[in-house]
Amino acid sequence: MNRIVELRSDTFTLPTASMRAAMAAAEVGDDVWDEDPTIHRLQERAAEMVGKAASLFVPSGTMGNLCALLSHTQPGQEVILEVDSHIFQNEVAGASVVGGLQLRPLDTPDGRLQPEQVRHAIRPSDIHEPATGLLCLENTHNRKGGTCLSPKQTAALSDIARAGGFPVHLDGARVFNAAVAQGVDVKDLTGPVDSVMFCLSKGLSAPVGSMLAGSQDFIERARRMRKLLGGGMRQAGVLAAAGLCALDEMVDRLAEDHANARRLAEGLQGLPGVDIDLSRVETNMVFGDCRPPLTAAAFIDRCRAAGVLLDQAAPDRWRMVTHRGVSVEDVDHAVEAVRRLFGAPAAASLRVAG
Ligand code: TLP
Repeated sequence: MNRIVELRSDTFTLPTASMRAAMAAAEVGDDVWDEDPTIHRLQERAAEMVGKAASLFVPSGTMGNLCALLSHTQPGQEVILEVDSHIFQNEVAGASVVGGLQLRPLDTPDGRLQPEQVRHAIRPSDIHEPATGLLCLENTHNRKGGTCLSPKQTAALSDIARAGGFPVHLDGARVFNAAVAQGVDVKDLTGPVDSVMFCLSKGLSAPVGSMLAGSQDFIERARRMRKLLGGGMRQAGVLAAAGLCALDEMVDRLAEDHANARRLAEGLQGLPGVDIDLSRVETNMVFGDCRPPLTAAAFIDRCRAAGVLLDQAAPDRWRMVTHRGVSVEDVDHAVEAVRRLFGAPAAASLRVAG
């Protein structure tokens, strides 16, 4: 049998049977008129889970982040964020194109901004300079390895912003992974920030959609921005129904994905020409760095031929992501297939299954 192991992203998760049943049965209305009862239920549930007054269902994480940036800032302001953040690297410069914002990227080794670093980046009140309008955090941090910010780190960073007189937005596309990995309530990670976006369509397995949560006022502004961006949907309760299942049924199982990512990383240790930093494997992602002459593109092509699909993160860097569609057997199969390809001996970690 030709097994395919899909490790490109947790966005590849398929809706569960209970999601499909809930979608078929969903009560719906026109959500631009704010009359979809299933969306109302999802928005109330999401706001309650992250400890905010209100929330908004949006088609994607990218749109949720952009609605947040537009709702918190004025054109010409500067937004402080991490250099490898999704907003800076992967959102098509929407903040600058649509919001007229200048982005101020700060580098870190592991995705965790330091309070002092942020404090130094705050603009003084000077006629020549843009005003600092927002701090963006990312938890988990995707491109730096799926690394987590703790409640304490989040609070310390938010305190700096508060002292500087500007708000904090959290790109929490995978904030439930961060909560499960650290054994904390997600509210401990979202409480200190003014707004949070999280995705239903990644590890939580819903087919479409993200949530943006914050104060009542903020969500009213964000609703207007969603319309501006063309994200006002009509009978989208069919999608919200799947989102409700995601929140009720899919959060706790993220621990399995984290265990599988660790098993994968340990299994791939010692591949010739590839370095994997196990200390960065905190959630459902594994990154590998290829040493010349091996390139990430060549590594990915060879793995694909063996039925193991993964993504490129940089010319010499690849990413594997575990999710509900990847079982422990798939992980072991992928490890064995990749080790065989590269002529490495069988992984010690696979000798004891489970
Ligand atoms: N990330 C995707 C790709 O765009 C890279 C992935 O496969 O990981 N914030 C973070 C931290 C994300 O990782 C993503 C998606 C988003 C925002 C955007 O979400 P969508 O794809 O729903 O617009």
